[in-house]
Amino acid sequence: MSDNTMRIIDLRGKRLTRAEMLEAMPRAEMGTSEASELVRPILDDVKARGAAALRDFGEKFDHIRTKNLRVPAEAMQQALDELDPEVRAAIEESVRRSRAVAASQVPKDFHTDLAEGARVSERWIPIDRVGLYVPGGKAVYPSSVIMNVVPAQTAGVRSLAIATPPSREGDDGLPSKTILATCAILGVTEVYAVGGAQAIAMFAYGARGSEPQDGEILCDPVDKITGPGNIFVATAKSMVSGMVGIDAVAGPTEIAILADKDANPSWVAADLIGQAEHDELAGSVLITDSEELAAAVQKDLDYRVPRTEHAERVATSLTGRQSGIILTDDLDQSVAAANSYAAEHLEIQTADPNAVVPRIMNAGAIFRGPYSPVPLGDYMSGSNHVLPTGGTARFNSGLGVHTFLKPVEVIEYDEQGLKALASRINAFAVSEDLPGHGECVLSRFVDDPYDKATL
Ligand code: HSO
Ligand code: ZN
Repeated sequence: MSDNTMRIIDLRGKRLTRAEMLEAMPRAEMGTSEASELVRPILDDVKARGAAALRDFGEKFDHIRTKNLRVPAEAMQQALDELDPEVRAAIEESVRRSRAVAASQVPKDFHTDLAEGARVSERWIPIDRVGLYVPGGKAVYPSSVIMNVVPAQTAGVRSLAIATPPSREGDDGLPSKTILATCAILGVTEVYAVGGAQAIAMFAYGARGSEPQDGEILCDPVDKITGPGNIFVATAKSMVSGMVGIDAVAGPTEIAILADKDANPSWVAADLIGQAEHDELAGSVLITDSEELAAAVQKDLDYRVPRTEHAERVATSLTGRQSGIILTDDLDQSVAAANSYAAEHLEIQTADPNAVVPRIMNAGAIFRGPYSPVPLGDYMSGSNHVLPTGGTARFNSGLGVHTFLKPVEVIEYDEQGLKALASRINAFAVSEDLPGHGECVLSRFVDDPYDKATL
């Protein structure tokens, strides 16, 4: 049986600087440089050869030469017809709640009147076409389809495509049936059986067909790519970003649980395991000022880990350098540690969680109290589960309707509004040695802006 003892990071009695605090946090090592060397030629080849390259890479990495890169409508309908009714009910509940939250996320247009004839307004415009990546691999997540599609649809995105690798189970080259059924429930019709870095290339550059069933244009390029993926997908996204928008470069998933002596150790242990189950590199972190709770959680892990389905994976994740138990002096230091760690998911399991929530400045999502565990948010709370990882919650947010909108300011001054500012604008322009800028304004009000006498 493999060991599952979590390492202790003892902050008690230490007065750490900001830099030392960040340094003390358990983090996974990110090795993107080798991935870049592998990904570059894939991007170039898809750009040059379109669908033919997509088929070649599918054969190389997914071990199947896909006939239909674009999933036929009948396959989507069939997947929906064959979906287990209980799973269907769960998906529909999740969609309902996600749609309700997304609807209230839509930001309002506004305007500011600064003076007579001087208005600035702001409009939120949906991104025209987006590509959503849904990973295959170790686990298949239809829930992630919902988390990407619902906010995009609510934002009013006109055109939306999904790419996801062929399933490992079948030999028909089609993606997972549950993913296809979820797409059908959501009304998504443009789905590609394409995975990995090549899918990101297809979204960024578009791809022309090479077989009669592809049609002439297989996939139109998109304006923004969202969704998590493995290291190759993440690297490809960061390489095409700038040319197209991306949501974030996702790393392994993680949880931090901020708990005090009143927390239930058995629930804390279950929640650490729940996250560790995702991936050997997943981070599971307990932050507590109670040595007793830490010991009780470890004892509970000793019981649970050998009995859980993915025991090996969980033990590897819990004992990895990205996981650990952070011991603190008091609640204040626990809050400081949570803010430094900036967890993708932060659970608050303390005597008075409402007093802690407002003090959290960095987290992808905050799960308040013992009855808001992370899997509730993974599947059904109505919140989004595509969240910033690796400490990027310090400056990034999770996916939401805002991800698929861009604010555009509209400047609406009339003659009176502009005239009132003409000499000020001119003064500013001259000070920047850009008198032509000033002339743009002056020429509207004086016959000859070069004649100083008329100014
Ligand atoms: N915890 C994952 C999301 C997920 N869990 C999907 C289960 N399915 C990253 O937020
Ligand atoms: Zn999860």
